[in-house]
Amino acid sequence: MKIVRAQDFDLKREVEYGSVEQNAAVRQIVTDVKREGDAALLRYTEQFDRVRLDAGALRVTEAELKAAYDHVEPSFVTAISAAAANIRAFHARQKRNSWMDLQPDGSLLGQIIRPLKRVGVYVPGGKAAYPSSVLMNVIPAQVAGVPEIVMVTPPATGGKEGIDPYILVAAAEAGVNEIYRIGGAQAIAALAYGTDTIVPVDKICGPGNIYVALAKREVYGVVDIDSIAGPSEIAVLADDSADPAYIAADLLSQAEHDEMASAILVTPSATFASACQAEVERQLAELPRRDIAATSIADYGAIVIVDSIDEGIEVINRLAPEHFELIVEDPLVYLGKIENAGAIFLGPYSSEPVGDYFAGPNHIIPTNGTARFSSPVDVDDYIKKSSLIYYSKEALLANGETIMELARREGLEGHARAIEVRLRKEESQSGTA
Ligand code: HSO
Ligand code: ZN
Repeated sequence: MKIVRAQDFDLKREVEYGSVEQNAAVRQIVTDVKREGDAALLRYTEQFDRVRLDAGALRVTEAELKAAYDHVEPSFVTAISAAAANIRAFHARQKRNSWMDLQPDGSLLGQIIRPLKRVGVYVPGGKAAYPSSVLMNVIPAQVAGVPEIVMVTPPATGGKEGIDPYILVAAAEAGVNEIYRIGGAQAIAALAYGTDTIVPVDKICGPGNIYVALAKREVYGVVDIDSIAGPSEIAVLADDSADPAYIAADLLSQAEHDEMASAILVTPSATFASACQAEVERQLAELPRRDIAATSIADYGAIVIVDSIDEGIEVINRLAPEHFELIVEDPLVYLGKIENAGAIFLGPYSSEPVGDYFAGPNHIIPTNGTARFSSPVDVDDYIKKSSLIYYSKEALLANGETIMELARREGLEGHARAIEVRLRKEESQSGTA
């Protein structure tokens, strides 16, 4: 893991927009599913997932869901339901209420909060099928009150057309209402446009490969989508009061996600930097996913030496990391200075996996510097708001002329007259009274 001075540190990361061929392929798939519905969906499922299904077999049955519990360890069920309870409790704190303000002139202004009606959650197949991510996508929707939560996942995840039982159990614990064994761009298109079997949704969430990401971009506007997640990131700011073994383990915990994950340590102590560097090497050699983690550490990892904790915080604010661990003597003292970080972990016992799995906050967090302007997934991602305007007669009479002035400035006489017709009528009625 390279050690650099703060002034020499420059982390450039690229956003994946896919090749011309990938974009063209996705556009074709989306168009076909939109036009042909189930027929195209089944054809692409056979082509890409090598599973031949008829439309009736797309939906996972209640019996299959129940049977999944027999294929996982009871300890897993206990663990996932404990995590789900924490995640539910944390997200329950985010619920908003509709509000209305009664003005002195009798008008009423407010916002009506409503859950989205139907949401689709994509769960990737293969190694990146994380039960924890099922909880993180579904529970906020459920807390928001979304009545129809649909999960899709490629059919071959667990071998043949079976779906990984751990994913099914997580879905059941989180409260998914419908599950379909479809994946890739064809699943995204089916969720956006609907088919005979699949009722279209209002929003699509969840991570996926490049084809899924491009398909989500393609259907955005027809439905809402979540943000497209980049590789995991961790930045740790620690001084020599910290244990290098903890720091190295936490850095590797994210490096093992992906060759493009980034793990960065920022520290004011050069001796501590060297100790952590040695620890990373030592622990890396013993990590089952050492190939992935080693590439990530070599390509995107760094130890950055700063002059002080305050300078370290400046580096962090510039990075705007997805996860930020602050492991110094008095971490709370610095909290007010941390402006850009998706999730902040304080002190030696708040290791990042505590947040990935269990504490309650969402683990879907802005990456690639976007924590500068965006936030982790929460209940707000699954609601919409309607403005409420009730103007009393008194309010319109008092403000009508002002509104007309603004309308006429914009050359919109029709707008002005919509107000005027009411003012005139009121005038004539009060004249005759
Ligand atoms: N750290 C990942 C989430 C995750 N970790 C899922 C383990 N499973 C988000 O960057
Ligand atoms: Zn993780």
